[in-house]
Amino acid sequence: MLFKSLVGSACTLLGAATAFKVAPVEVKAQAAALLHSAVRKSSLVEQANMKVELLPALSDNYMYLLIDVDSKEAAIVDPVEPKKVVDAVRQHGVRLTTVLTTHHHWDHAGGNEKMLKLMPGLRVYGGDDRVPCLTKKVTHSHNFKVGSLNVKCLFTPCHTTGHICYYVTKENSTEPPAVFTGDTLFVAGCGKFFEGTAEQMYRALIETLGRLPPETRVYCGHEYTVSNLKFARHVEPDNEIIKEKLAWAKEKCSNGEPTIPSTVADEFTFNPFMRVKEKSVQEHVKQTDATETMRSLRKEKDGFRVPKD
Ligand SMILES: N[C@@H](CCC(=O)N[C@@H](CS)C(=O)NCC(=O)O)C(=O)O
Ligand SMILES: [Zn+2]
Repeated sequence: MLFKSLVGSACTLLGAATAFKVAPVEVKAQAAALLHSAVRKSSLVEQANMKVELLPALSDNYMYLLIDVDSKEAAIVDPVEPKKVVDAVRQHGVRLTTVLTTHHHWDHAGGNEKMLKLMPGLRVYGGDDRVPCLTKKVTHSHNFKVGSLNVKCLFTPCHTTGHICYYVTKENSTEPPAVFTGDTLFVAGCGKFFEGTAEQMYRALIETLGRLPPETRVYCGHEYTVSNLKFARHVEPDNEIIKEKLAWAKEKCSNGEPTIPSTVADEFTFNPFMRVKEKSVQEHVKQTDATETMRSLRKEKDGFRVPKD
């Protein structure tokens, strides 16, 4: 029971912080151990053209090992815990050539130096001079290959000024593409506007990510789905899709399983920040304009106390 509830709260740092406040010292240590990513299971999304291994890191981050099935060449997204990456690379028997850094924050780029020490010669992509070990600074629409996979950089400034999402396709494939969204788009949420504006997040979510093919699989930087959906439910209490997705996400998290990936199409059904053009969302924040709705929603979520249930 203790295990279950703590695993559940690994999905929100807020829940964890509340648990810590009341816990005696030994329980605190146990809780810290349980909250560590060891209790969160890795998982593999397999397609004929590409594989994506979800590697939980820190308390609620994800690293992603992207594998080109044809060439067995691989890239790693945000390798904050490099030893885990090395293990996964060995298990899959692939050749890691590339680091894809979404943004410079320590919980995403803080492992780059060690990663390069463990595997010298890796190419390191990113959109910000603050990314350690950067070998190639990229901008919007920059394209490159990982084996036979095409990677397109999508510039999505707002959470940080140099944030990049990576959109991955395979020529002539009928399978869904993938997008690695870092701290721009989360399942049912978005990143805080640390270095940007509502206008920029509108552009990133609606005009850049929102225009990708609807079936595109979304791999985001954190496991925040449960707390994000509680905010979504607060915004749209009558949205049945949100309620169903929340029940599903709670179940997944309590089993230590990821709620990722979602799809671009799905995000438009339950993510309030993707639904800023919807009347129901605009009415909640008493706005009539989509960008103003984005601004108000973010402000409200910054001060939102996530309920227990
Ligand atoms: N509210 C976050 C707190 C941590 C936080 O601020 N995370 C950053 C990314 S490292 C963020 O942009 N969070 C989005 C949000 O809180 O809506 C949580 O659910 O644990
Ligand atoms: Zn982060």
